[in-house]
Amino acid sequence: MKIESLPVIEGKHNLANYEETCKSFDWKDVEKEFSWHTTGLVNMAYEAVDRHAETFRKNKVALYYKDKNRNEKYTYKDMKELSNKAANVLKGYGDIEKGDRVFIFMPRSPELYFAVLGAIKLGAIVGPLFEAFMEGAVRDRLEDSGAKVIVTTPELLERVPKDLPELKYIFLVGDGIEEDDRTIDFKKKFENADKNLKIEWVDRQDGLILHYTSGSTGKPKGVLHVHNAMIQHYQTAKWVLDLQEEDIYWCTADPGWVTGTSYGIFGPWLLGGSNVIVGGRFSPETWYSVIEEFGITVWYSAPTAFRMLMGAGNEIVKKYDLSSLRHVLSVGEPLNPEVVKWGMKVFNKRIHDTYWMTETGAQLICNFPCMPIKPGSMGKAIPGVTAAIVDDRGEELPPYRMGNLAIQKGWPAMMHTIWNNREKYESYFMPGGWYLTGDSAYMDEDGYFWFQGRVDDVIMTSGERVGPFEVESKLVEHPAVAEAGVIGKPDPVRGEIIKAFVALRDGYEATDELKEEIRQFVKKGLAAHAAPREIDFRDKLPKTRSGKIMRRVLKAWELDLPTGDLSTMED
Ligand code: 6R9
Repeated sequence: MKIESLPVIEGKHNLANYEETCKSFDWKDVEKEFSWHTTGLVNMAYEAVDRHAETFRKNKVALYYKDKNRNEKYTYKDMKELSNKAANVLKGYGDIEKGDRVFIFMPRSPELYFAVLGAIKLGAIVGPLFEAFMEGAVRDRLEDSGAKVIVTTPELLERVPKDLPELKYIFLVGDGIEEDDRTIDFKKKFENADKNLKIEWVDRQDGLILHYTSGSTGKPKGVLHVHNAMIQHYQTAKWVLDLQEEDIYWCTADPGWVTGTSYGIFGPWLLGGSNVIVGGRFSPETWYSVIEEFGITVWYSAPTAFRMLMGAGNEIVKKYDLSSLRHVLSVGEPLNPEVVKWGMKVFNKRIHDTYWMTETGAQLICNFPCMPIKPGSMGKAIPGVTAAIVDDRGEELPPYRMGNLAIQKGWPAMMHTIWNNREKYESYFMPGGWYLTGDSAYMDEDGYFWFQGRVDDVIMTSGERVGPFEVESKLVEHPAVAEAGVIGKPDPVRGEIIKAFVALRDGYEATDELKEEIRQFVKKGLAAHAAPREIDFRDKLPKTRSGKIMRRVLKAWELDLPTGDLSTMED
């Protein structure tokens, strides 16, 4: 089976010789790029910001920020001082010390980045929360992690639970804040804060960031990453993002998701890059105009976004000058070959798919700038990473056999643990040192990996991972809902949409109004992206004899597929 591949686009690229590098590469050598190689003193924020402020990059723009009200830029020197100030505020008024959990729950803004870097400078563990989370989702995360401080805005304050004993301080970023014992005006304190700081040096294996993500069962789990991850953030930003000194880089992901931190904060800044951050909502016009206005050269986005742009048509593309683009990348869901072809047509650029996940902390399988792309494939394992397809006993399978996509333990950005749940952490690994991704795939004879699907029931909607169990739990909190089963239904733009099957309690009538009410209930309780787009009422849901909803059967009904073995189903 030979698939026509897209040739390499000429130019100067990092990782020009993949095969050779695979043979000779050792992660240990990357350590020499960091100051701690000689000093022994580690801190991600120092490596990402302060270090550059002491070099020729001092006056280089580190952050361009734009939304509908603001258009600002900050040099590395500015970033150093402003993150120092944020650290002094968090320390002085939030009593933050090494290891404390500091949650950041706000829309993208420069202050968000100052606060994240400031907290890291204190050795705190940052928990970034996507601004669309509603109270239930915020509560689960603050409670599980025992957060001491949250930095938020007056608009989002009502979604912050006030009854958590461990949550000592709430910093509000806004105007006209009324302070009390617990509520602190961030901006006012920030203005007067000292711009000098003694950084807290930590161990490479100390906590850095806590990203909550969904699995197929249970509440979202806290994936803890440590400072050591910088080794891989740095190296992949170089090889895969292919960042060069003069690049202007734009990652469209919000820091509430792992892409928005690993490659929206750490990777580009570790390399001393110029990072464009855009606030506000997606629209094709704004996105294309950002590329034109900033002269974006390297662009990291996601299939859903590309499909939305594709849906907006090719006429609108002609209104913008997109000629600055040099390198385009994608992550988060399968990148359809049509989208890759569309990218060739409208940008005259190949879209480079990359594969990894929250737990892996950094990219693993990628299409490097220097290799032929087979549209539909996620690419090859990066040097220093061993990926394979294994069966359920951990035995490697030959090319073209579909199985579990697994990674050999030992890459530097791998999660350190699951917060409060060592057992869950251990469940990721199988004999032979394999980490199980939860995805199924096959590998071809050239070592390219082809994504086939999730092994579990996790839903990927617009690139966001949603656990069906979380949505089901919220649904059954609604007084009308007796039982609920949730599946991902294939969708041409969003990849999948959330579809819920609901059995109502006696006395409730199955009306469209009730559907909408239930939808809103999930939206307000969890988050907009977790609310089912479709709800079907059923008298009864398929269950196992032990009472588990059989999502597999729901999916088969929905897609008109064979239901498979029903021997465990109750009558
Ligand atoms: C970084 C990120 C991880 C899951 C992963 C897989 C899916 C990610 C993909 C892809 C097909 C790709 N996924 N990249 N599927 N092709 N290039 O997305 O992290 O939110 O944890 O999602 O996303 O199913 O297991 P996260």
